[in-house]
Amino acid sequence: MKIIDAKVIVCSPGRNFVTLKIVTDEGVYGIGDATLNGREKSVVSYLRDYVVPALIGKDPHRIEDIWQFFYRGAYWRRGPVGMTALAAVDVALWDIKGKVAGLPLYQLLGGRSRDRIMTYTHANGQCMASTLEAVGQAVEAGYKAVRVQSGIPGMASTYGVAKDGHKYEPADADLPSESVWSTEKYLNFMPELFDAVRSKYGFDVHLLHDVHHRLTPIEAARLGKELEPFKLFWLEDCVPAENQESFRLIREHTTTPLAVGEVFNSVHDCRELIQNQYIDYIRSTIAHAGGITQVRRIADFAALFNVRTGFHGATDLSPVCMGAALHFDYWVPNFGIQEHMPHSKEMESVFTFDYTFDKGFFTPGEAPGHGVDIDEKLASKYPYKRAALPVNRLEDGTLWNW
Ligand code: KDG
Ligand code: MG
Repeated sequence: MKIIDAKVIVCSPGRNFVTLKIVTDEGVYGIGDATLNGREKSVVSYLRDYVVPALIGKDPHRIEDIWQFFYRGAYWRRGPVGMTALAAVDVALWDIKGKVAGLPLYQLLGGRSRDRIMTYTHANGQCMASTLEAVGQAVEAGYKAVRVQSGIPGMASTYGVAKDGHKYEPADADLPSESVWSTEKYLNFMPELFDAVRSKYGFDVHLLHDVHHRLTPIEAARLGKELEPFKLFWLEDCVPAENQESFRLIREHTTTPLAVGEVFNSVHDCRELIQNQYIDYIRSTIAHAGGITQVRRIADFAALFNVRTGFHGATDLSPVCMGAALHFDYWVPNFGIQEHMPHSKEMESVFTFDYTFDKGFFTPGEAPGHGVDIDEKLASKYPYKRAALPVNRLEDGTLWNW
């Protein structure tokens, strides 16, 4: 079997997606998600200019060798652009292997380890009252786990809160919009927020919260400690994680479980976090961390240290990534939770998928491969539109982490 073509499909059904379709001489094809939110075209170029020409003629069954070829062979290893491109190739090849074998992807990984996959969704509001209402709607929809983000008194806007009641889509402008951040206002409000959520909805629902990289280690330690009475499932990205060792300080102060890793693209980004047991959940996802081939290594390494998976699943990851992730989640022994934000109707018309949702749990479906496909004709009706992620400044104008 040989690869005879590889197409990079760019479309924007409500938001931008990049999809790689690898075609073989036997007519079987596979698809992979190559979307890097706000930097989509850099992955398009990486694939079209450097990866696709070298893919033609290769045997698609040699997934490991092809992975090593584009990882070691690039010389410039790692980085979000290269690893997103490599992930798209890898997932498309696993899709082909599943289709040829006539087996769903989770069977190729070792078969399922559970009956259903717990997912969490997002609840957000401009103020405490609307946030509480949004949590109620998520619980009503059947979710057993809910990520809670709220507008903060005295701040015009904050991360994770949609402007107009729509689903939260951060890449909202042609050039980066700017928001203003106050750590003091945020830290003062959070315990009050989670106290209100627990008072209203009790302790049966899992609650999660994303700090989105905005605190220093000692501030994160304070927040984790103050939220302990509300028993969070996890506190996510409480500090930027370039300095993995900084998590030691946070860990020494709080028992609130910690999740990190949606921006990581290599096992080396999380090696110290995992081997020192500084975190509880690793969020590095298939589309940004080199595909199934590398994420499997990260998950196996994490299992040695009781760290569980909690894959990133925001709407900027396409249904192709979601499909592949759900097969992985079905298999991975140290599964924790899967993030899920519903895609819009437009997106779900361009992509067809086999996975299903029932009362807070997903199952990946039994179609061979990962079970997700793209309607190329429909995709071509939604041309790319540049959309940038925002930037954040402190109240005195200093640029901060968004
Ligand atoms: O593109 C950035 C988003 O994927 C990110 O802001 C979403 O932090 C996120 C999350 O936890 O879903
Ligand atoms: Mg996050």
